[in-house]
Amino acid sequence: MNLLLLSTALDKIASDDYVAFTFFVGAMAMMAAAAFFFLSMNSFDRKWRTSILVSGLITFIAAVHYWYMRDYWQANAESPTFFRYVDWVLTVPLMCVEFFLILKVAGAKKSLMWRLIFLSVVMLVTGYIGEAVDRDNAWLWGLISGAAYFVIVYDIWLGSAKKLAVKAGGAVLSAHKTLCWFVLVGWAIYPIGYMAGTPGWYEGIFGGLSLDVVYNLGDAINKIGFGLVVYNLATIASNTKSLEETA
Ligand SMILES: *C/C=C(C)/C=C/C=C(C)/C=C/C1=C(C)CCCC1(C)C
Repeated sequence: MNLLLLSTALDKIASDDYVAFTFFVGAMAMMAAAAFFFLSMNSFDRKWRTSILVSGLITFIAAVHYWYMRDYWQANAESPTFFRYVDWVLTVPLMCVEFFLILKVAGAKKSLMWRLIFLSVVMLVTGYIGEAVDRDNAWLWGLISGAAYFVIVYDIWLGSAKKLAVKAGGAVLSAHKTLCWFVLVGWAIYPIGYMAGTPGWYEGIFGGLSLDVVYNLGDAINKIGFGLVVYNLATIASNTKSLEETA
């Protein structure tokens, strides 16, 4: 954040500008969440610190992008598509890393992590092309993106990741399940925003919604919620360990 930004006159936010409002609140919420995760890191067992660190990084990276997106919207009154996708292409792979980190206790291999990362990048790059490069075929790019999304959902709900979670059992299994729900329901918010903001046969269905408001809502739920699930798991796992030690 440079001096130029800090010295920019504060623009008014119209009371019905929900995009500006959700960018503003989103930036603050991401900052607060990042501070929370970073500062709590050292209270956990060493094994869990990396997971909490990644939760902090996800929300921190989002906070910085929200700061820029908030500014961009104020200045241009158009969707900050580029910043949005740069944010996602950094943070969504980190969410895939979270799956790998919590399943490591059951012997998760790096190949699982790379597979999920690869799928998420395919999902996001095709989404970006549909929104910014080839809007006339947005429906087709959205379909390819959606296919990659479904493979991710399959992998974590029924595929190799699921098997590892079952093997780990206990708190890891239940955290894995909650994260799976985030991906199935929380991530499904994004295609709705996409359909609201790109031309296509679906225009009439979601036409009344704002792409940016939907995306901002999705980000708050998914980035902070995801982090809290991991935080909860680390708390439970660290406590059971110290109980065992005192017994
Ligand atoms: C923190 C940001 C997150 C969790 C972003 C997730 C984004 C998606 C799951 C986006 C998915 C899309 C589709 C499934 C189809 C249409 C294009 C996208 C990129 C919006």
